[in-house]
Parts: sequence; C-alpha cells; structure tokens
Amino acid sequence: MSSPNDQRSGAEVPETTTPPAPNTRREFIRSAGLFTATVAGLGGGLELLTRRPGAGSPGVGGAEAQGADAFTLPNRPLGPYDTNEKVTPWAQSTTYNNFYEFGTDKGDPARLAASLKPRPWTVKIDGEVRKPQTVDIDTLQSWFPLEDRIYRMRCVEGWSMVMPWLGFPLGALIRRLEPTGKAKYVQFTALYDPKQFPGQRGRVLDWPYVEGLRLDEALHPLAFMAVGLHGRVLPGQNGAPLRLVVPWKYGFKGIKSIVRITLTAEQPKTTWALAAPDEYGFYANVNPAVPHPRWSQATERRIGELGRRKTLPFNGYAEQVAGLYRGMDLRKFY
Ligand SMILES: Nc1nc2c(c(=O)[nH]1)N[C@H]1C(S)=C(S)[C@@H](COP(=O)(O)O)O[C@H]1N2
Ligand SMILES: [Mo]
Repeated sequence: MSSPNDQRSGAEVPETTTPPAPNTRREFIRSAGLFTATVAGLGGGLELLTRRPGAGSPGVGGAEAQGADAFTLPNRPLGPYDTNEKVTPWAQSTTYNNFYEFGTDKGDPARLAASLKPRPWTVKIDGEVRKPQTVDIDTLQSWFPLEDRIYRMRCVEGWSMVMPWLGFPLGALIRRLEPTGKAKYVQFTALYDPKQFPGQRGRVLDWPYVEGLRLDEALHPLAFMAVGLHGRVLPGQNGAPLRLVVPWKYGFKGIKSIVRITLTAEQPKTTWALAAPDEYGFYANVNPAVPHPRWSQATERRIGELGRRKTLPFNGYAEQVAGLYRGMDLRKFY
C-alpha cells in the first residue's frame, strides 16, 4: 500500500502451506455454530449450503487440477455474478494477505492469525437505521441463506486473485436494518484490540481501520459480506468473522474483521484516504486509466501466473456497475 510494502518482488507467495481437510457446506455451518439456526430458520436456504454431488459446474473444471481446492468449490452451475476464471488456490489466498492489524508483510497475517478470536463476536449497528442493535455474529449470519460468489479481487498494489467467497449480499443486510431517509452512506469499522492484533501496537495506520460506501453502492447486488472462503469458515488472515467484498473496487475497500456498521448522512472517513489522500480516494474503483501517483494501474499480476494481464475498468464489472457513476468524472473521484 504505502511505503512499507508496495510493489514487492514476484517471489513472495509461499508454496508449502497444506490446506486443512476440506469441509462440506454442512461442516461449515456446524463449525461456525450455525447449524441449528440454519435448520430452524432458513428453510429454503439449506439447499444452498448443502453439496449436491453431480451437479455440473462449468467454472469448476479449471480448478479440478488444484486437488483439494476443487473439492470445496461450489458444486452448482455458475451464477450470474460468478467469474469462470481459474480460482486462486487456498494455499495462496490464505498466505499472501494484506491485513496491517497483523503487520505489513504479506506473510504476517497467516503467521499471526491465531491471536484473533472470531467467536464470540458482536457487530454494532447504528446511525441512520430504524433498527439500531448489537447483534451476535452467528445470529446475524442466520438471517440470510449463504451464497457462493466467485469474484476477481484486484489490489491497488497491482496484483489480483480469484476468490470463492461464501456469504450474503450486503444489500440484504442493509434492507433488514431499515435505513432512515437521511441515510446516504455506510461506514464499516474493524476491530481495535492490540491484544489480538499485534500490528495495532504500532501506528502504521490510524486504528481502527474504517471503510465506507455510498448507500447505492452498498445496495448493489455485487456488494457482498463474506463469512467463508473455499467453502470453509473465513480464516483470520482473510478477515474473520465478517468482511466486506466489493469486487469492482480496489481490495483495500474490503475491510476485514468488522465490528460496527453505521449508516450516515455524510461521506464517512476511510483509512487509506486519511493516510495518503493524494494516493487513495473514497471511491477507489478499479481504473486502468488512472495511475497511482507512484505506479501505473494499467496491468496486474494474477497471483500464480507468469507475466501480467491487462486491468479492466471496474475490474471487469463495468457492465453491472458503471451506471452507479454516470455523470461523475472518474479521474477526479478516484
Ligand atoms: N481491517 C483491514 N482490512 C483490510 C486490510 C487491512 O489492512 N485491514 N487490507 C485491505 C487490502 S489492501 C486488501 S488487498 C485486502 C486483502 O484481502 P485478502 O487478504 O483476503 O486477499 O484486504 C483489505 N482489507
Ligand atoms: Mo490492497
């Protein structure tokens, strides 16, 4: 991101990590403490969480060669929001991470993630909503059927991955909270706890990490709250127990380990825009035409691939999201 680790060399991805024994959806629910709630409360959602052997999935073919990873990919036809690109193996998506609460090196989050305790966990919901409340993470999860989403993720540093998330649409959560007429934005706050996050013992960023979206962005069907990855409970290094995923924006918008969601009338402050306002804006839509002040954004390195590929406007989601920004100068609102 800023000086500590931008544009590192190509040799950072460890190749030795053994994936844990693959879970089925059912095991996912049980290990997340969700099984009872799901059976009792979700009805039709249960099918989504249960593997259906034999159901064809064009997107999974490319992943079969990845061994254990293929086993945990969604056993279903691709949905309208999924990419059919080769999924980044678990061994890479869980060991090459940005999560400065653990440290600024890509390997720090995986090395130190055991100090993060994702249960018990509550999320405070406040601001311009008719139903402010503090809710336990398992209760919050039980409100929605879990869905798979295979999304590209493009970091502002110039690398990308393909991530098979498990979670629910952010819009479903927002609507359930009933925003007031004054609500125009959503602010997200990550956990502040230096006992769990060794990186917070230093001041590399202004803690806690905060992020935000415009309300219409948050309601877009692509905006997603992840509680799982590769069919498993979300690992600490990827933002357990709850993280935001906004696939058309640079990765730093995807705030991890969320403890508070606030609906606001004013545009909220966001961590990287505060840290380096000339480098990172509130919008942070992936845009190959707008270079970072210190490097081009025209191309990216897909983790696991040699060479670079072209970066696409809105990270390839222009057809779905460009309408949100009609009339805006995307060079000014970066
Ligand atoms: N709380 C918090 N969330 C965060 C970050 C962080 O440092 N702290 N880093 C961001 C950045 S820069 C990226 S690219 C993504 C990386 O997500 P991943 O490690 O799951 O791939 O998380 C984002 N979310
Ligand atoms: Mo990033």
